[in-house]
Amino acid sequence: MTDKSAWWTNEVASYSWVKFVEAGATLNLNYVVTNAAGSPIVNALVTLTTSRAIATFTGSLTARTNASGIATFTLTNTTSNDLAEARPFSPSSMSYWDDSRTVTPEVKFDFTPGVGATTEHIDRVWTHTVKAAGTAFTKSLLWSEEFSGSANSAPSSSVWNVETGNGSYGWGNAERQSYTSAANRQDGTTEGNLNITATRLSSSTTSNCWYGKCEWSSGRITTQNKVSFTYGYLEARIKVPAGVGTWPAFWTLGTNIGSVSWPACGEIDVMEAVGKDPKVHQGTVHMTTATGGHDYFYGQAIMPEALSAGYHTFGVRWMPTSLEWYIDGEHFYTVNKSGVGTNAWPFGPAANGSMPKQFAILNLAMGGTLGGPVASSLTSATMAIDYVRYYSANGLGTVNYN
Ligand SMILES: [Ca+2]
Repeated sequence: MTDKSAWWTNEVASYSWVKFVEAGATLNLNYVVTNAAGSPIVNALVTLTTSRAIATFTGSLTARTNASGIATFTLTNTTSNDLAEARPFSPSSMSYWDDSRTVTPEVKFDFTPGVGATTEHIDRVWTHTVKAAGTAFTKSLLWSEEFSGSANSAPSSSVWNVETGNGSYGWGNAERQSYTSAANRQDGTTEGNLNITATRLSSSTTSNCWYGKCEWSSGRITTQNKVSFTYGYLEARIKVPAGVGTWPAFWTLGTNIGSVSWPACGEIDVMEAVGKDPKVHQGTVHMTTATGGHDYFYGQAIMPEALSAGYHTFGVRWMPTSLEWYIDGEHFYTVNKSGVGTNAWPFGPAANGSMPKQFAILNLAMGGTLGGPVASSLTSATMAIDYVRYYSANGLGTVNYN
C-alpha cells in the first residue's frame, strides 16, 4: 500500500493522492508492502504503471522493498517549465484542486503501484507539474507613487496623464465605460489611496459610447511620456472591486507604441482580474508573432478567497530575457524569451541597442470582451490603489523620465 504518512493527504477515501512537483524537480515515492497481518514483506518487486499525460518523468519504474518493506522510486520531472501549470497560490492547501479547474494544460501524471498480479488495492498519485519558483532577488526602491494627496484631489499631473472617453470600439475590447477625469480621486487618508470609481450613468447621460449612450463612467491614468521603466521590479498594492462585470488592471505598454504600434511595443499585464471570476488573478504578456500577428501568454493565481476581500500586492520582475509575476511576494508565473518560439521579444535590447521602456497604466474597465456582461444590480465599483513602487532587482532597473 501507499505509505501516505511520508508525504501528502487528500480525499482519504478515494485512494487518489495529489503531489505538486516543479518542472525539473525530483519526486520521491515510497510504497510499503505488507502481508495480511501487516508485517513488511522484504525484497518484493513493486512496479509502477503510469498514465499517458503531458507531463514526463524519467527513472526506474520498478523497485524492491527494503528490510522495512518499503520500495522507493526516485523520478525526475522532465516536463518543460513552459508547459507546466501556473503555481497555485498556496501549495500547502489542496483545496484548489477540488474546485473545477480551468487551467490548461493540466499537466498531470498518474503513478499506480502494483505488486505481482495483485491490483486489488490501488493507490494512485496524481502529480501536477507546476512552474519552477521565481529566483530570489534583492530589491532597492528607485521610484514610487504613494497617492498621498489631499482628499478628493486628482493624481499628480507631473506623473499621470488622465485618459478620457470610450476609445475606439470601447478601447478595442467592447468596454462599456467612458473614462472621465473625475473618476480618479485620492482619498486623503493616512494610507493614501487613489480610488478609481466606476459609476452607472443615468439614462439621461449625454455621453456616447460605441454602442449608444454610455452606461458607465470610470477612470484610466497612464505615465506615458512622463515616467517609464527598464527592467527591475514593478509592483502596486491594490484592492480590486467586487461585482460581476468589473475589469480592473495594472499594466504597462512600450513607450515606442506610437512608432511601432501594438502589440509590437509589448504589453505586460501585471494585474488583471474580472469580477465574474472573483478568486482569479491573471498575469499576461502580449507580443507579436514572427509574421506580425498577435500572441500572448498568461498564468493565473487562484486565491483562497475573493481578490476584492482585501489589498494585495501585484508585481512583475522584468529581466532582459524573462518576466516573473508575483502576488503578495509569491511567485506564480514566468515567461522566458526562450519559451515564446519565433515571436518577437520586445522586452530586451532592440537590434539597434536601444533599451526597452514600458510605462504604467491603471484603469477600471466595465464589461467588454474579458469583463463580460455587467450585473444589472451593480451601480458602482471602486479600485483602490495604495501605491505603485518600482525597484531595481539585483541592481538591474532604470527609471526613465520620459
Ligand atoms: Ca498610499
